[in-house]
Amino acid sequence: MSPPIVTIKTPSGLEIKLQTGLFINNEFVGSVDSDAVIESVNPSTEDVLCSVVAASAADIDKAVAAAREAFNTTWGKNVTGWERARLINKLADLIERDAQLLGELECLDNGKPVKIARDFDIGDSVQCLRYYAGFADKVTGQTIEVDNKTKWAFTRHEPIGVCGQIIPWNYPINMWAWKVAPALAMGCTIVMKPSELTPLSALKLSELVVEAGFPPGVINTVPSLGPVGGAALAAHLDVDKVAFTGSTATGRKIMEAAAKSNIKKVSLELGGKSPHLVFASADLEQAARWAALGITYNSGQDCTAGSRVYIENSIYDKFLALLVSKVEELSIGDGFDDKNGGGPVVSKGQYDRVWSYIESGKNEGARVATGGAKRTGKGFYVDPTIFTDIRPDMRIVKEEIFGPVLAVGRFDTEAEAIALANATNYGLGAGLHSSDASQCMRVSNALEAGSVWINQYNILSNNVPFGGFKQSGIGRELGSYALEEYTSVKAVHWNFGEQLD
Ligand code: TXE
Repeated sequence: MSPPIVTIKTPSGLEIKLQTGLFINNEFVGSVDSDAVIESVNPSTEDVLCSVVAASAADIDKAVAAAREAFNTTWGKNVTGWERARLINKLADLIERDAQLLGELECLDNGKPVKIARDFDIGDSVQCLRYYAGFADKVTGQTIEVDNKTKWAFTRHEPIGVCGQIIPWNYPINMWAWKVAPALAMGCTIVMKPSELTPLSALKLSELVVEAGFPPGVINTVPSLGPVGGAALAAHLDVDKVAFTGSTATGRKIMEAAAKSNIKKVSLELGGKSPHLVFASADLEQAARWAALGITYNSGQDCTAGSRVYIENSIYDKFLALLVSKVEELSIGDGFDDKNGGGPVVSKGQYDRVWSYIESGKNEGARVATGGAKRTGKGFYVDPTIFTDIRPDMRIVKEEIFGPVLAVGRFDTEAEAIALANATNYGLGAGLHSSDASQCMRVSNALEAGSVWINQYNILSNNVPFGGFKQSGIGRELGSYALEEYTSVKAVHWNFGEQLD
């Protein structure tokens, strides 16, 4: 029996029909050997929205086989770049057409406001697909001089093969697009495992994959628990590459599984504890707005959340007051009400985790400058909380919280600011605010982070690479750099003259 199609009624009156099966070979199917399901919970109301089929390890095998078959027949080296570009662009058009519906579905599944999901997550994902569609017919290698008389060599950038892609719940559609778009453009086939907390948008996007006209097996979608489907993908002998976004702890397991199985190529985009430095010469009003955005955007569930702010001592009181006022301006509530700029955190588990950090901050002696009190009523809402009077050994200073919780410290000198910023195992993002151009150059050079923002924060572009230093990851997404993650370089040596005796 095929898994049901459910109808989800949204508060705006939309009725969204959703396939709840695993998406393999362009069909929605049940599990081959399991009755397991994943329940999607609306984090604003705590109600169950629907259940979807949870893939078992055997289902992962089936999806990988479908992806391999497509790679060897209709996709891979058998499809032109023009055709790949046409299909990716078509998919982008369909996502753009359905932006409102997808935005509402995302709000229900993830909690983020509809307008943010629609205008930013989905708008940006459409651009991401179009950006990589542009590369599909521009795959080139090099010709390399070896010996002018008898030999030359050239390189081919070949699609790496079947890619397992494991994505998190904080930006379900963006993370889908960041991974799918470059892989498709380079000719790879995909087994996509969305997070068990937010599987719905990936299933809805799968319906659009069929409508766009992709051949069966090119993109397969297998919602599953991480230790089941994610682990099976990471350890699979017929998966050539795994791309992952999530926690550093899980990233480590994925690397291990890759090493122990077939040494598949791995790219990891992991956690962060990103610092934000505010120097005395900065435009303080602007810096406060960016710093507030840096910790409140997406309810702080952001790998580049600016979760540590360090302020130069001479402006400390003034800047802190500004920062608190900007954070308090944000309205947090139901994502179907456009006046709200923030929603709940994604799940009860994440809510409890964030609150355990807020309690630890209080217990370890930090001072609450704003927030820090629980709301009553339904929904996993956490009001932004700012801690001051911090010490480097506190958990709220060292560990990724993934919620709207900010630790604020102070410094006297530029060297001290840099040392504080870099005193972490992570290295994903860093921000600095200063009107001194030389200081901007010096400090940005010294910061140990894959992305440094000067006089702004957390602004990403599809054409600029993104990834981590230190324990924040391996490899780069976005920009032309991401293409390397999905290609194998083959060197071809050609002899046109040398004769062996
Ligand atoms: O992450 P996981 P969780 C951080 C953030 C958050 C914490 C826990 O600090 O509070 O991680 O979140 C899949 N093999 N980030 O538990 O486990 C899982 O199913 C293979 C940062 O949700 O890393 C999901 O699809 N896969 C972050 C994905 O990994 C496994 C985004 C992410 O889940 C697996 C999310 C396994 N053994 C959380 N176990 C960022 N960098 O943006 C789980 N998964």
